[in-house]
Amino acid sequence: MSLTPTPADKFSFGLWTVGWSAQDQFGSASRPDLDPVESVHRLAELGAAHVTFHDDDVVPFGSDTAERDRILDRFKGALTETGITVEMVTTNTFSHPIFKDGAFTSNDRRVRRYGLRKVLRNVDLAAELGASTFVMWGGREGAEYDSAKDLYAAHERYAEGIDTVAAYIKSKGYDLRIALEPKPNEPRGDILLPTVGHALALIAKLENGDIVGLNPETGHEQMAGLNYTTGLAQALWADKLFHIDLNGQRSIKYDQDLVFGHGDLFSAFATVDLLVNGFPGGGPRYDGPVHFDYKPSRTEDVQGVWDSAAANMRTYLLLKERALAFRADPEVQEALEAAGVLELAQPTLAADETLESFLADTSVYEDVDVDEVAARGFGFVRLNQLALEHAIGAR
Ligand code: ASC
Ligand code: MN
Ligand code: MN
Ligand code: MN
Repeated sequence: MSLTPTPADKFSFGLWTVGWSAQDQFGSASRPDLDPVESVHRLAELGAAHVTFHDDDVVPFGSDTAERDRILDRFKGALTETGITVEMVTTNTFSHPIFKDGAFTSNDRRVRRYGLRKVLRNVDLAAELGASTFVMWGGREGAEYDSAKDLYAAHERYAEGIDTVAAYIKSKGYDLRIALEPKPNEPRGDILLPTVGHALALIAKLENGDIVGLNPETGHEQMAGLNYTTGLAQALWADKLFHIDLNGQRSIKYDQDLVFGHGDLFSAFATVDLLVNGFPGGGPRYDGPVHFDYKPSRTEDVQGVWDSAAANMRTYLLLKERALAFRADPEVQEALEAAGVLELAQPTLAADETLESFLADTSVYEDVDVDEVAARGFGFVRLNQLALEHAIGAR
């Protein structure tokens, strides 16, 4: 397997990732601003297939229409020259102070209406550029103080906003789907839709929920102490895994946005295993872009930016190679069998079984030797050791 990224790998980067000049809460930028056009060229040279961006990553907030058109024309030129395509577009509804209390859920109705228009304008741009996914990360949709929000109304307004965007997409006939991105906190003390599960539950109540799914980010789920791969799995099961944001996070702390695999490496192996091999017993697969939402650490210079971009793709390909070897190993197949992993795909009731015959079947309950059944060892540790040895290249 080649470890050189090619467009067939569908690697994708947010322009805000490599473009982050590393200004943080405690210090000013440690790197110069990057020209998005240069980023497109550099990412193409590294083997990426796509880029993604927030409106403001390309067109500075507040630019007039003529300036916006000029900037976008130049940007489209870089896409044509490199063959890079835009697979996803998202909207910045978190940087400008107007959004300090959120966009769709701000207590100030003027802000909600302004935010909605900013998003709709960007939906048009996403469609024009041929994107298939429109991500919505509501970073400022939340609060620091419980008394600050009518939390019932906040959910109502959030759903109203998302439904309105979805209705707009449908009315225009755009081939675009919305992907919500959960995050538990930062920049707000508590953010609405903190996890994959919360977002899925909101989508189920939407009128236009059929075109609304998820964009789970590795570190965001891990900031909530959750298992990212399990979150992807439930989103897949719900047919809602529309997009992914891969990166690295080391335990529950501030959002680190490390290179993919530079956080919980063994968890990253499980993620890649799911993405490239699917579920052991079959089921829906993720077939979309492999999108990285990381930040080159503040310690890095411009060369470090491109080294870290390349590191995301190389780590993914290395883990892909390891995950393929894991599933191809006959000893692993045997261990999966022994562990009952494949048995779980079998429905609990037989196809020709009625609830009545099930209840009448004494072999199910009355005649079961519970001690004998309980004596079974599952061998999960042996299986996990095999996974670990494949992950680190020891097998
Ligand atoms: C996004 C997205 C995030 C945030 C963050 C902004 O669109 O996916 O995680 O914005 O990267 O700094
Ligand atoms: Mn993040
Ligand atoms: Mn993200
Ligand atoms: Mn992020």
